[in-house]
Amino acid sequence: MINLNIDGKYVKVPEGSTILEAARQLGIDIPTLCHLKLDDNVGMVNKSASCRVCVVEVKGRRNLAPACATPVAEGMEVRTNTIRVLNARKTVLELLLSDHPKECLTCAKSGNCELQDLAERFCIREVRYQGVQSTYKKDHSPALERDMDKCVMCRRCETMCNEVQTVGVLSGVNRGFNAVVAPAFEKPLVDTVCTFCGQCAAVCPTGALVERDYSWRVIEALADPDKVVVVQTAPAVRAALGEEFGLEPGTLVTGKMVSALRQMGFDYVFDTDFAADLTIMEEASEFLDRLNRYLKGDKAVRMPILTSCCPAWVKFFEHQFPELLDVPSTAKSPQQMFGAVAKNFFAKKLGIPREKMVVVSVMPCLAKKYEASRPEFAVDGNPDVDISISTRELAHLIKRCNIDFLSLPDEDFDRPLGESTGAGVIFGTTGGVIEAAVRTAVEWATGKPLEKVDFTELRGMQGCREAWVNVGDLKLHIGIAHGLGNARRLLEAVRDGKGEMFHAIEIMACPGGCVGGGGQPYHHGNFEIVKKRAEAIYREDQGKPIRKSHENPEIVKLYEEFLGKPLGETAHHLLHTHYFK
Ligand code: HC0
Ligand code: SF4
Repeated sequence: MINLNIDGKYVKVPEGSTILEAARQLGIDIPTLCHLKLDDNVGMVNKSASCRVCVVEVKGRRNLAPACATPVAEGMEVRTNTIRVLNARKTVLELLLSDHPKECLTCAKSGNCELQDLAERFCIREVRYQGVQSTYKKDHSPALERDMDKCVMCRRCETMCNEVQTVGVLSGVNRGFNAVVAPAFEKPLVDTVCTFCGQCAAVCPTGALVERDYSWRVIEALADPDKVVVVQTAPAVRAALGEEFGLEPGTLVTGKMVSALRQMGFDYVFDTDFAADLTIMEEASEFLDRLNRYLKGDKAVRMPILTSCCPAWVKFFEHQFPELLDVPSTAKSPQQMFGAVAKNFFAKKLGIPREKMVVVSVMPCLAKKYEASRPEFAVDGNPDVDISISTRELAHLIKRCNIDFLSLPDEDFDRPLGESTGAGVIFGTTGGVIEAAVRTAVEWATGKPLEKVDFTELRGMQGCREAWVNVGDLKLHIGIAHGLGNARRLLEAVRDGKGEMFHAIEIMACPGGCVGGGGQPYHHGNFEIVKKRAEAIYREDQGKPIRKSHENPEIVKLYEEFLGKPLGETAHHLLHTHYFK
């Protein structure tokens, strides 16, 4: 252990710690703009030390030292707030602002921007340095907007994309004043292998990377008297939306969210959780079908089955593992199953053509915007899901519509596409999809009711994990990965035949699963917030009267009335998809 003194206070920290870490242990908040360390399970540490906002004075050293990159030493004496330090921080901030658009009033990140916060904290009232400002072409993809004029070269997005997600789209290009973080040859994101996971936007301190905002389209649809507007809300939204209204992370706001959507004028307030139950019917059937054929020695069967509900993960394996395209489940994601059922079943029930119905999805995810735009999910150019907005966009819509969210009563979803089970809810956190599938598959395979519904061995936040689940005499080997870098490691092992064979693997692109999605309220690097959302999801499951997807009465009815049986002709046509190289 190393002893040092910061601002007159003594502290003892492990060798190799930085001054920043030691100061945080003392509760001293040294400001930073580029540094970011997420949970050890996520493995993101941005060490670029590029912004220099965290400089401190170290006794005996001539130059100021960046606290995020300077290791502690025995007997070190550090001052974090001398006039020299404050002056340097002010200069650094003024230099950053000299090359930054002063568009705070209209910036999508206003109120959540770390640069704006620092400018306010350090009372920057003028920018003494004036000069040429960068002007880059803006990049509008279906999911993300890039405005590099607002980039502060912190490199957080690059670390996230390259080291955590291992996608490798973003890196520093050009030199000097023209240096920028961009895809190779400064191509637009849509022409790259970007998965639209949105994790770069989740860690961007400014408005350089934000979601493509479709909320105005929702307002237009709601105002159109010729449209029937249906909304579906993803499992993870209810566990995070409250944060936008000042509630503690982990507060469930399911009932208030339904109420708010109804007040906004949606004709039907439905739940993606219903479609998550439907996904389980198809995915568990597909899994048992493959497993039985495999156990009978059918060499054509590909094991393990991989979940396919996360669109960033789908895009990742399409680009990165084209030789494994027949391994993932062919089941569409719940978002897309919902859209298919809404436009092909519910619209008919209402007696309206699909063109008259607008399906809006509220998702914790930015890749869902891209997924909704994939051509295979449209009929004659009319998409199954018309508009996908993020949790953040929904919060903005609620505020814009003068709805006092906190005083809303709790209301329930409409029927039939709003009925769901606890299994549908847990989709929103890492391990939840496979637990939901296991609840149904084990019960179907054994023909006996489960002794325990909670498969806690599948839960947790470890980035790559494995567990064994008994089905009669068979031990199912289950793998779980969240974060695309972890997914890559697991998939490489599968491809290369390393280790014990897995029967099924769940993969979610975002650290923590959907609760940590790129469209959720910004957590500003505090991963504890994501963990609290996951706990809330399991609480919601516990409180549900039905906790297994196949027992959802509206799902049972949907098969009787319309779909036939899982993997049957109608189900295959509407609920399954295919993948592209
Ligand atoms: Fe998810 Fe989903 S669980 S991907 O994270 O499967 O976005 O919440 O909506 O579709 O249900 C996101 C969350 C969903 C889908 C579901 C799945
Ligand atoms: Fe990389 Fe994901 Fe950002 Fe695309 S959305 S650039 S894959 S971090």
